[in-house]
Amino acid sequence: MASTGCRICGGRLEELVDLGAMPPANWLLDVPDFEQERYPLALDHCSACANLQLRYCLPADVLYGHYFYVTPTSSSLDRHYRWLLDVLFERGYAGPRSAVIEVGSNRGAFLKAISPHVGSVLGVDPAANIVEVARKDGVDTVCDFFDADSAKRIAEARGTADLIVARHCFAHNEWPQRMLEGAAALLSPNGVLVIENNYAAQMVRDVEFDQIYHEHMFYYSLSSLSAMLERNGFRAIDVEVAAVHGGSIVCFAVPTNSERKAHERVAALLETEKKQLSPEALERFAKRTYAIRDELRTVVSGIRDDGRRVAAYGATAKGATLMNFCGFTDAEVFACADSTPIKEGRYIPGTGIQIVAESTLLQDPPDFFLLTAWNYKTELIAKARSAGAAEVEFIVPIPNVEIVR
Ligand code: JHZ
Ligand code: ZN
Repeated sequence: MASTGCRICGGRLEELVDLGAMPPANWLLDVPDFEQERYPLALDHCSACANLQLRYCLPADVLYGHYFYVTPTSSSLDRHYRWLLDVLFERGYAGPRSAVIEVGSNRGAFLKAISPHVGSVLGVDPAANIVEVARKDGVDTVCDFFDADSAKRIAEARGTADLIVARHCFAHNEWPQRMLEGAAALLSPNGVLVIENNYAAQMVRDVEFDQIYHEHMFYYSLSSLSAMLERNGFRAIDVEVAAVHGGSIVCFAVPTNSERKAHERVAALLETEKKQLSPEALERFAKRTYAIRDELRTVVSGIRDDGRRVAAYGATAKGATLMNFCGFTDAEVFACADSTPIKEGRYIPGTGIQIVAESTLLQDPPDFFLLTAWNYKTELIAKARSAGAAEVEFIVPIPNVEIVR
């Protein structure tokens, strides 16, 4: 449904970018189908609370009925989990007896990392096929959307939580306030809620227009997160910016009447964001978005005219946006390498581009990889080189179109 006002503060919205109509990024197909349903993808901005939100939101059951994002095995993700654990324990947000609940826990990778150091862990995730993967791997997981009802059920059955972690899921809900109602029902009085999401300030700076897809209904800054928290019985007491997923904000929040004091990092980042999300910065983001699209089209068609071949690397949600926005089909990008077994053989929506096992394309590499998983750039280039793909060149789409040899 199209929104008429800011879903955080009710303020007036202005258009930031319009990427056109496209199918949801994670609707991977069994057969190529160019007639697949497309939905408008446009991002609006509220200057009152610095919120960036999607204009049209699809219902959750449509987006997550059958879901293909499985957290990959990645050294940079492992490093991020270790860093987050250090922050949580050093600053007293978690301890050896903590009851930890992760919302949007996917296959349970983070819970497995924290579990040896705390009292108990439990995952909550709405994607039935992925919950099955987590349970098989020994991670206790409730299959549900997280809101006040499911949170009350969990609190009754298992008690309250000392730490609730919500990584990359507050953006995925048209009404994230409902997740805060859930957190309020489940968190112990001295508990801490950790919200991690793509960071709007970094997205704007590095022109990460491909972070825009139907699953991402919000693009958070500390300013917009604080506005939402404060309207819903919470306040931010600490914040960090991490490199993961192209720049993520990690916000530590507590119930309004908690005794925990706010660290000065909070006020400092709020101040910095005024410049990072200024009207000039937003205007530059919009202009560069269209310019990068044009440049990518020129680079890829030049390669094709030379008789050389391009494959994508990483069947990411970002890649679906990028290729649909650029209008790339299997004529421009003949395949896409990916390590996720359930993605293999399927097609990227709207493009006719088939996903091929990573190992297959690394053994028989194309002339160029369009790096659609640019957030794993160093890791993937090293992986390709060590698999013997010495000649393949990489087209890095953002922040500037760049060829890495
Ligand atoms: P990756 C997802 O976005 C979707 P995506 C979601 N909406 C979200 O919010 C963010 O994550 C956080 C592959 N790969 O993580 C695996 C390799 O092939 O950038 C993945 O399909 N080899 C929940 O989809 C993809 O790349 C490798 O060595 O943009 C990466 O997807 C590695 C490390 C990854 O997320
Ligand atoms: Zn607003």
